[in-house]
Amino acid sequence: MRKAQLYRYRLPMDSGVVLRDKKLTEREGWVVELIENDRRALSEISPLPGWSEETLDEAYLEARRYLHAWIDTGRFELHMASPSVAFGLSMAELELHGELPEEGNFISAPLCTGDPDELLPRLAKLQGEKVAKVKVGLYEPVRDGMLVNLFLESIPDLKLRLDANRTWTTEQADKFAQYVKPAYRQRISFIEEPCAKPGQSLTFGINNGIAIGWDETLQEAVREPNFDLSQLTGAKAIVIKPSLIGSVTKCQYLVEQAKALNLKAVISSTLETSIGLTQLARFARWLTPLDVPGLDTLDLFQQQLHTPWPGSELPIATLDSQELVLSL
Ligand code: OSB
Ligand code: MG
Repeated sequence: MRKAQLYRYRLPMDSGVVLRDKKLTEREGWVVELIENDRRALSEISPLPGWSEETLDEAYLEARRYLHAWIDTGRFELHMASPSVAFGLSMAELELHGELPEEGNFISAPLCTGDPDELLPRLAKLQGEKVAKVKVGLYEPVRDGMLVNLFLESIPDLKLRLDANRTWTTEQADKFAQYVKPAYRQRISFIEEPCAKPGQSLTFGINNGIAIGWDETLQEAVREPNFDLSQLTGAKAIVIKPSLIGSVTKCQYLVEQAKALNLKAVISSTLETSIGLTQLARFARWLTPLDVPGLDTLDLFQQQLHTPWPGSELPIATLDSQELVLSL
């Protein structure tokens, strides 16, 4: 006996969430429910506007087709599926078969975008490996440089992951680096995508002694038919956002390849609800147990959905409160 359902979820976001210059007031996506005999699994398909190539409606049409086939065969053939659909459905299958370990890594690198007065106490509270992620490139490079100095000076065992989302010209990136004390540069674990072009980011890294991480560059590269991670060397880390990469198998393979190439693999979110985010935390614990994941995005929502994130005080919306759109 097999059953499948799709819900359309809509959750209000916190007021200040901005994605690629657009305000995101509400997050929308699909929740998949698979039932087989006495087992039940949930997962989500959440293309991210501005980042995913597939739209919400395209993802729905794809998912519906794959779910029909699954009812008939009990299998998903996801080679041609869009990344968010491939990840969501393969994750549902993994859960259904009890193959995703329960234990999760719920300690993420706190994501910081605001002002230093608010951030310093948050950073000071970190336990274990102190690593935080700071968005840069939103203000003047000089301000970013001074802010990084301030953080690293105030908290001697803090390490930073920075993310410029390709906003800087080489001149701006160099200007930023100029303001970061040379002695502190090693405590920048990596900076994601400082410059508009990957080649510029590499040059920046070499010239300034700052490690680089690929996020957008990885997303673009995996779309190529002959993708090979060894072409993305020169960086220290890759950021794996499964909903932008593809199936569980593809993500696992990337993590293995990264290990072989001595690249740090950081499992990271694309603003999944607490359903997907919790699975990402378990996925991260399973695949990259030694690396702090980038999953500090739950508080960008006003509500959780169905699955509670450990320690979160956000109210939980039930699945029943969302729209059931397909029942097979
Ligand atoms: O720029 O890395 C990004 C989330 C959604 C879209 C883009 C990004 C992010 C994050 C996730 O920053 C959090 C993280 O990587 O730590
Ligand atoms: Mg990034």
